Amino acid sequence: MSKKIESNPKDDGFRMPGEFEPHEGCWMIWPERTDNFRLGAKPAQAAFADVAHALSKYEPVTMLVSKSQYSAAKEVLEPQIRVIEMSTDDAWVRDTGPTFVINDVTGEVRGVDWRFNAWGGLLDGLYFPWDQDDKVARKICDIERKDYYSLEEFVLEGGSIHVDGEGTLIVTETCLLHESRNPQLTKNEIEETLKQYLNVEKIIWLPEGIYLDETNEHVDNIIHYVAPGKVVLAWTDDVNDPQHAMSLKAYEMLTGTTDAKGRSLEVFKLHIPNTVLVTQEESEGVDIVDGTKPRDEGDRQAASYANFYIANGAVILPVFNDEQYDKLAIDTLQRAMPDHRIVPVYAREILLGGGNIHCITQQQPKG
Ligand code: KQY
Repeated sequence: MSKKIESNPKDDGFRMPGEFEPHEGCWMIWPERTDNFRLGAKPAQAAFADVAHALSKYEPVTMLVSKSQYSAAKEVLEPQIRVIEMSTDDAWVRDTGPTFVINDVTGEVRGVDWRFNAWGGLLDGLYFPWDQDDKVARKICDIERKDYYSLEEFVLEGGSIHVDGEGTLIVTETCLLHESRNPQLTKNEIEETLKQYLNVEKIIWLPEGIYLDETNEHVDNIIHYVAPGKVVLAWTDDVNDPQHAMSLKAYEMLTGTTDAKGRSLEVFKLHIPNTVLVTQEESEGVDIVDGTKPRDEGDRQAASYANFYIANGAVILPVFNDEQYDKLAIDTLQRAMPDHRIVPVYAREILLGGGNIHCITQQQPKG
């Protein structure tokens, strides 16, 4: 059994590693909410399976599946995917799973279990209830026999933090300072908690994230650390797109500062795809349920290529059948990560549920 640790990672010599550091494996959750994913979630399940199969060539993948979907998922998933039954409220393990921290001296890995409130609780949350999601981190730690730190009162999603593993954390103000997360805390108090539980010294606050991102603009949709000192930034050259000003502010922040080691950051601009709008057919395929964010025809989705996942030796990159920008994204990322294989996976069905490839994956570092 894993046990709850009462101190904090920093005091115990644990740090959150960069995503580009070696992984033991990766976690995912099988999608099934018909009020979030269209057509009984079948197209989303096919997309999640594509991601799992692509990823499993580079590291072990575990898929968490509800009891009602267990047999169906086993039918679709190839045998190398470990399938474990678990209750959840939806499929975003980046946000509900543990943040893993490692001790470089002993090699021990532990989990951090944050409070989860479905991206905003009763004020601004995307569905109700979320009590099963809030138990996912603890259950994963139990399965893996990892001890864990637990913050009963501090709300945070894994997609809202990005580290370089060498003392620097990047977040967005729109998300972490939103009144639906930790309104009882000052910015300074939020910083202190993050410094203790991720073991970072410097926090870079980007003002905003991706336009209309329903997570209050998670950082993982706008930037991605690809190595210490190297960041990919979602970008658009179109000055009439609201994203232009948002990305420009982030660019100015990133290029105008230094990281915890005193380095200037190298920033790679990753052009966003052409605007993705929900079609009538896509909207009509989603069940309307009181308390769940609706998917209306014409809604712009927060599409970005920066929400990729870095596996051992490869990058699983979301693409959208965009003739203008998919290839450019692959080339840009290959330039930023010359030693990684870039593996594109069609991700529109994931995007229609409000997220992307980084949101549906959570890496477990190698100790
Ligand atoms: O981290 C994410 N982008 C997940 C978004 C979940 C949206 C649920 N409808």
